[in-house]
Amino acid sequence: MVNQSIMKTIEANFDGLVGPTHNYAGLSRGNRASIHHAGKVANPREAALQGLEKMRALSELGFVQGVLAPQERPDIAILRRLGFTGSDLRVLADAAEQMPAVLAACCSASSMWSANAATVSPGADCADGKVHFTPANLINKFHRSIEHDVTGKILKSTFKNPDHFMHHQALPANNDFGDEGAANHTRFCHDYGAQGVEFFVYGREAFNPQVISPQKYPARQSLEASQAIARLHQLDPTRLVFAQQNPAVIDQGVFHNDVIAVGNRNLLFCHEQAFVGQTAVYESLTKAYGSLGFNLDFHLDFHIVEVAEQQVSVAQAIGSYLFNSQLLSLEDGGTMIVVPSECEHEPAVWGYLQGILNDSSCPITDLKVFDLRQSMNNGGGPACLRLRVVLNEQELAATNQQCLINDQRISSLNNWVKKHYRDHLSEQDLADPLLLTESRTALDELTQILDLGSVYPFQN
Ligand code: SUG
Repeated sequence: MVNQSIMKTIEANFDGLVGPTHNYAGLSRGNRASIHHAGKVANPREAALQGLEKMRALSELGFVQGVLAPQERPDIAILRRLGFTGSDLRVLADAAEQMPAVLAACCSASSMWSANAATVSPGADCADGKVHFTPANLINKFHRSIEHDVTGKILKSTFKNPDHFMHHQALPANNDFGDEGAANHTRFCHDYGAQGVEFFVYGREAFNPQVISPQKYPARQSLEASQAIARLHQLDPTRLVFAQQNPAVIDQGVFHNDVIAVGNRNLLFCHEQAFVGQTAVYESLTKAYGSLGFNLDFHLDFHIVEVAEQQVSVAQAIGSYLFNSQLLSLEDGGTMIVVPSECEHEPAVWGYLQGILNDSSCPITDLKVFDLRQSMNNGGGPACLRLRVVLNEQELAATNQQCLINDQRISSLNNWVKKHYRDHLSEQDLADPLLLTESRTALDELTQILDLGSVYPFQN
């Protein structure tokens, strides 16, 4: 007998809507695309429409798709905390003149990469049966460290009902507890509604200097941060696996685990150089997965699809974002891989993808390609743009319905973008007082479209 409550649990993807100030400021050392595109002219309108097209297409295919509102940028409140005073326009002008780099950081639309918004654990994994959210402190990069407060408010407005949703504060704001959210977190399960194994990948151990860390680029996630989240979310220690990301690949530009590995249900798709002690990591995952209770109708063997350096090099994986893909379970039991169009332009990657699609023993059966160039130029692919939230029927019903994508919502959001967004934004434009007014007008209207209430500092 199939358990109906298990049957009806789905994994929803909540994509971050690109904000009106999307730009290329070269803010993320260790993220090669961000550094490479520093100073280039961005197209916020195209960026937002590209993101909405992914949401529309996946919703049309029958996946539950949600949207998370962007942040208020320029962040005048943060500039005030940095000592700029006077009217909002004075603050903007003084920051532009005295500290243009700080202003650029306060204008970043980086909250679009909602995989970094929070770590989310489904009710089936948490002792109290609620869905737990911990906004990521993103402490490693100034422009991202100013996201979590409003992120927490947006998540609370999207997942409001305290009977179903538990919201934690971000971890303490120190590098020892550096946390980058779901980009370093994957969950494996037979079925979304059943208990799963939560897999946390960290870059360094803050309180154990013996453990080797990357030499060139920062390891943004600490083991201690991941452990704190597991405690906060009341996860069962027997269904947890922690693994260290290979420091050598961080030094090549793999700044989050989701640039080199992705998982869904019973499938881990990763590069052979993703983890320290890769074989032992596979053993721990297989063992933890094997100990999961399961309904006979839903037994799935654990699959690891490992890509060798000879097939796709780490550099090719970073250039194409092959692993920053979404793996989506299809009704027919297959799995669709959603990749950015950069994969088509990298022959080794495209050849690899064609190979697995033709291989009947590979669980990846379908492919979908999206043009996400505007986001990709800052190092954000399909998986960066989405936060996964596993929801049963009651939890889905308790979710803010205005934040769920359907034809009508897509059309309002597309119109909203076309009405408010510029198609050209350079670093100099960030000082334009009109951009501040335009952004606030747009966001004020958005909070109504998404029924969010007053989540932004300028509204309070
Ligand atoms: O944190 N880029 C983001 C990209 C985040 C990608 N997310 C995941 N892998 N899940 C970052 O490095 C660049 C902004 C700029 O340079 O203007 C930036 O923040």
